[in-house]
Order: sequence, then C-alpha cells, then structure tokens
Amino acid sequence: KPAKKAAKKTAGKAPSKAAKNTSNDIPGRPGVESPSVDEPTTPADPPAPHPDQEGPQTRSATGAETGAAPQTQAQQGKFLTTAQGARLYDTDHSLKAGRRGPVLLQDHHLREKITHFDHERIPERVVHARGAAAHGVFESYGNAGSVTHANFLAEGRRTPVFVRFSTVLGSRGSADTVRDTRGFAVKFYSDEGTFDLVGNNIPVFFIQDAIKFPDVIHAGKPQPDREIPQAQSAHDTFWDFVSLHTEAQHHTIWNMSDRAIPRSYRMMEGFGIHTFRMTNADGQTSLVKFHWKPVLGVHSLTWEEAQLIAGADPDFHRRDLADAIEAGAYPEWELGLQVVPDNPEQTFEGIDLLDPTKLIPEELAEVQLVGRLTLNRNPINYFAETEQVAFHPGHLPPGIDVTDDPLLQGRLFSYLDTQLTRLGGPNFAQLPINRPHAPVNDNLRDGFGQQADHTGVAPYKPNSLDGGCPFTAGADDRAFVEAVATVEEGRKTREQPASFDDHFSQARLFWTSLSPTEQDHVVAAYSFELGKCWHEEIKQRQVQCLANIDPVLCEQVATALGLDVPAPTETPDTSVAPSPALSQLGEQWPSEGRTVGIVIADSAPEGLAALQDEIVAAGMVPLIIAPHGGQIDGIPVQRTFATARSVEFDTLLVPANPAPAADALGVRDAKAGAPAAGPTDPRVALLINEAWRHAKAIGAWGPGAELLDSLGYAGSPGVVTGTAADDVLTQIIALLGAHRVWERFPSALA
Ligand code: HDE
Repeated sequence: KPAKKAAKKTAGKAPSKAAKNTSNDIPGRPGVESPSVDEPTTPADPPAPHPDQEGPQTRSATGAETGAAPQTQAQQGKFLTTAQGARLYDTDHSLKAGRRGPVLLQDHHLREKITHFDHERIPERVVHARGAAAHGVFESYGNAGSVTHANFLAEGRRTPVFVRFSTVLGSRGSADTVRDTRGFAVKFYSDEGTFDLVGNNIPVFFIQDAIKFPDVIHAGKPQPDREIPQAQSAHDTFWDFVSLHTEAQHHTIWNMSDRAIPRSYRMMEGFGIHTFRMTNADGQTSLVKFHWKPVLGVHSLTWEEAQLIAGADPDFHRRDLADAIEAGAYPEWELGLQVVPDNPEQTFEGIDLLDPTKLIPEELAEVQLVGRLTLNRNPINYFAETEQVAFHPGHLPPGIDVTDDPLLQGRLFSYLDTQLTRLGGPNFAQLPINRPHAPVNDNLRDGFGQQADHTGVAPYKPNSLDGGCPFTAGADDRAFVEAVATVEEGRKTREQPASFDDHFSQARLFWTSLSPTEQDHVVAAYSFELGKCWHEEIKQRQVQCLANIDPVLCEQVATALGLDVPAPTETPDTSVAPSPALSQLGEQWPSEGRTVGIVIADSAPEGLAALQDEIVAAGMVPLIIAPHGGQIDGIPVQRTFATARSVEFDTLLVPANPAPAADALGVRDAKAGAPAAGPTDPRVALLINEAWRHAKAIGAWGPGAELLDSLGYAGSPGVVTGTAADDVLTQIIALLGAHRVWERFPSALA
C-alpha cells in the first residue's frame, strides 16, 4: 500500500530533487555511481542491481546456484507434486461431480499431467534419428603440437566427451543392424570451447555439394507413397539416385561392404571425412583428416546375422554398447590424424582434398595417433542426453578450422538450422548435455527456453554501461581466429573443379583393396539390394556403373540379376594401387569384449566356474545358456534355450549335449503330444548350426564333442574339439583374433 501511494504521488509530476541526476548517480538509481561514458579499456564489473531488484530470493533450492545435479532437479523430496510443487494426495482418479459424475475442468492435476504427456515427443532427427550414446574421456598423447595449438591435444590433457553413434536412414524405432552408414559424433567438452567431430564410419560421402543433401536423403528414406521400406537402401529410389549421381558410387560400394553392418559400435572405425585446416602455435597451417581407430579392431556381422538380429534384437548395438560399459569393458578408440602440407591447390598426390568423395590412402599419408578415447559411463536418461544432444561441425576450438569443401560448408548451415526446430528454439546450448565446460559469456538473449537470469543492461558491444563487458579476446587470450586461407578467384559460379568429375577411381581403389572374402560379400550385397528393385532400367544403370569400377564385380552382379554385362563407358583405371589398410581382414585383433556362449544341460559340467573365470580374465563376457533360467548347480544362468540366439555370441563353447526337453520348441507334436525323437534339444542344434554357418569358432569337449560330431561339424575349420576346457579355450581365443573362420564362408551358406 505505501508503495502504491508513493507511486501515485509522483505520477505525472516532475521528478523530485532527490531523484534528479544531480551527481554522477545513475538516473533514477540514487547512490549507484554511473560508469564513465567512455568505452572502458579494461573489464569492470557490471553495475550493482537496481534497488528494486533486491527483493526476496524466489529461486528454488534446486536452482543452478546450488550446483544441484541436473537430474535431481524436479525430482526432490519423497512426495509426488504438481509441476508447481504442490503435494498431491491422488494421481489415479480424476476430480468428478460425484462418484459416477462427469469430470471437472477444475482438475488442474489431470490437465497438467495430460497436457505434459501430449507434448512429450519432439521431432526426431531428419537423418541419424536412431542413436545410442555414452560419456567418456579423451586423453591426449601430446604429440600433435607441431600441427595444432588446440588445447585438448596438448600433453597430459584429459577432456570429457559425449559420443553418439547412429544409423542414418531409419527412424527412431528402427532396427540397429540394417545395412547403412553409421554416425560417429564426438563432443569434446574442451576448456577452450566445445569441439564437435561429427563423423561417420565410412571415410567418404555420397555427394560433393551440400545442395544435393535433401535429394540423396529423399532418395534413401522410405518411398513417399507407402512409406516403405524402413531403414533400407534396397529400393528403387536409392539406386535411382546413386546410379544417376555417379559421385555416389564410392560411398555406395562401402555401403555394400561389411562396413555397413558392424558387429558392434565398439568395433567400427570413425572418420571426419572432410579435410580440416589446423594451425600450430607458430601460425603454420596443415591440411588434416581425422580417423578413429577402434582398439578391438574392425569387425562386422554377416548379412544373414544382421537380418536375423533385426527381428530377434532390434536394439542389438545399443544394448551391446551399454552392456560393455556396465561390465567395465570400456570401448576405446585412438584418434589419428593424416597430416598433409597446406598448399594453394589443396591437393595431395593428385587427390583433391576438397572432394569429400575421396580419401587419402593410409599408405600415402600415415595416420598419426594423437590420443585415446574411452567410453566409461552410460547416459542416465536417454531423452535428456542422447536425444537432446546437438552436434555441429562448426563447433571448433582455436587451432582447428574448416576448409572450403562445399559439403562441409553446407553442413555449417544445416545443423543449427535443424536444431532450432528439433530442440524448440535457440537456447538448446543451455541444456545440460550441450552446456560447454568452458565459461560462456555471450550477448545472446531471451528466446524460448531461456534458462539464464542474465545480469547487466548492455548485451551489445561496445558498451559503456556494463563496464564494457564482455571484451573480445586477442590471439594471446586463446581466441578462435580463422586460419589464413585465400580464395582462388572472385567470380560467382555454380561450377565445380574438374577433379570432382572423377567418380570411379576410388571406388575401384576400395574394391581392389578388399580380400576375396570381402569382395564376395560386396557382390552378394549388390545382388541382394538391386534384386529388391522393381525397375529393370535402374538395375541396368547401376550395373553400368559397376562396369566402370571393375569388370569382375560387374559381371558377377549382372549374372546374379540376370542382366546383360555392359561394356564400361569409362575404362577402369587399372593403375590404381590397392590400399591394404582399407581391408578389415587379415589382421589379428584382441579377443577382448567378445561374448562367449557356454551351452550346458541340466547339471553344471566339471570346471564350469573356473572356465567362466578364465573367460573373464581374458576380457570376454561368458554367458551360460541352459535349459531353464535361474541357477544350475549354484551357477546363474544368463540365457535359456528359448531366449538365446546364435547371433549374440562371437563364439560357442559346448561341453554338453542337452537332451530334448518336453517343452522344446517343435519337439512335441501339439496334437499328439508325443515327444519328437533325436538325441539333442533342437534349439541347441539350431544355435550350433547358425554359429557354424556364420563362420564362428566353436569349441567342444566331452558330450559336446560327440554332439558336434553327430552334426557333422567335427574336424571342419574353426571347430575345436578336445578333452580339457582350458585347451579348447586357448585355441578359441586364437581363432577370435581373426574374428571369424572365413574358410567356412560363403560355402557355409551355399
Ligand atoms: Fe549430417 N546432419 N549432414 N553428415 N550428420 C545431421 O543434424 C547434413 C554429413 C552426421 O548424433 C543433422 O542435428 C547435411 C556428413 C552425424 O546427433 C542435419 C549434410 C557427415 C549426424 C545434418 C550432411 C554427417 C548428422 C540431423 C551434407 C559425416 C548425427 C540432426 C552437406 C562427416 C549427429 C542434426 C547426432 C546429423 C545435415 C552430411 C554426419 C540435418 C546438410 C558428410 C553423425 O543437420
């Protein structure tokens, strides 16, 4: 009341003497000294709050000022409350006029609960909608100083990271194991500002210019009339696009290889694709490509496995990543740089470094390892973290900059633009998962979802009212300064360099670098995918592209499709030297992180507990597969014959020959109730058959060895039978080093 009176008194009148700006006071703010009107040259604190801003503190104790973890906000105390904090006595019955009466509009809790629920979903990502993510740390080896002054690569640095893996084409609920490129996006919370390395598991891209991105994605997404197929490239529009835009042929042949069906996110390489420009402390620049090398090696599923898993466990990759982290088998990658001299042409050994459909073979520029990424914590909340994380290829720290690659330039626009809609406004950088770990002092203000109570009155530069703050940083203050680069010419044009017209030489490079086994898989993949197309002319056009890559590839695919073998329109360049580094076979890899299925019967075979210990000691995960759940002789069972599928094991150990159970699928004739004949549970026989067909190592001893003999597998490559469990395990671990027993493949499928 008194305040009202005072206001009335002065309204419409000239300001009283006391309120007049008679001294250096800020007008209307007696006692607060006005800053100098000159632009300050050194930072000073903003003016103290206006006296009328010094009322009671109305912020809840869960606010940011208490430092409460974001996940505890809105989850405090033991009682259920409304969003406004009023405690509720009932959340199961709406407020009605009488027991049977109509529901009352007055029921605020009912309306708040349903309204919030109605708005729970946000738009999924237009591409890379399906993902899985984890937290971790990046430790720098400190050997990149000659290339970049980026702080997170300096000696001894440990930088927190968040990594999101994804498929590209499928929607959020699609299966993990579809044939597709995988996203590999890393957010480094660097103390010089966030660095996002938004890459893929394939080192090249479909198109050379961002302006075609909507086209290639429209072609790959489900067809618009029936919205099928989901998360597949095996359809007419995809092949229509890639056979017409032949620059896509290089990426496409990678998609037809085993790279597009990874065994695990933990076993994929990652690539930044574009060439970046780095600057060292002396101001010297280099052109650089980023690589992620998985410590577990690069391994894939077989196509049949991928298809089976899509039904049996659509969350296979997501589960595998979370399980490995939970088990302490932390996935690791080393970050590698291919560094080539900066030069006005931006080429290296004849390769145009601005063309994202080209890679630099590792044999020409070594991948120098500069640090290690370890994923060691699963997200707490999928939506808050994995769904709301926002990556952007333009989030760069000082010392790393973009080049003029026209694909990269377009990406710099797209990510922020799409996130404005997906995350509902311009303040998504304030979401906990997106908050930089470096101090933020921007002049961005207001907007949907604003979380900050910005102080000061002058969010503009220069200003004299907020002490001139914030100040711009010089290079000595570790400012982000664009790398020095010249533009070739000043003429506006939609043309592209002539070198961009080479669409086939590196597709051929990839093909010729593969082992015969991998080449078989590529032929099978093209034959499957094109076999799913309807239009003959699209298949024929794609086969024509294959003729320009390699005559053998072309002939095999054309034969599978029943098409004529065309002559090339561009003769394949037979001088292209293979790059062995592009093959994922032929190396021995660690067996860590693999899953080992152990098939037992009604009683635990001798030494089972010791065998489990040995497997764990080798860094692998033992899973007991038994006729029923619970425990067998005190040993917990992880899978039953009903829940196990061969596809989730990298190898099987079989110490037993379980007899058919009365309830085994297909054992009892439903009508007659008679048990089927046969010495082995048919589900176990199926498990072994599939593991054999998918070229997995299988070990057996005791009755298990007899079982493998009876199935006709004893003595075939990769089938180890013996008398002692640990001998068999040693041989199996050696076989796992090559991931699979490829001698058995593809004949195993024939
Ligand atoms: Fe993306 N891409 N992209 N992309 N991209 C998106 O951004 C885009 C490209 C990649 O886990 C979108 O926030 C254009 C290449 C990953 O959140 C969108 C072009 C590479 C992810 C977008 C490309 C990528 C995205 C969709 C052609 C590998 C998932 C949602 C110029 C180097 C990041 C979003 C995550 C996501 C646009 C090409 C990788 C629409 C225009 C090349 C890993 O902004």
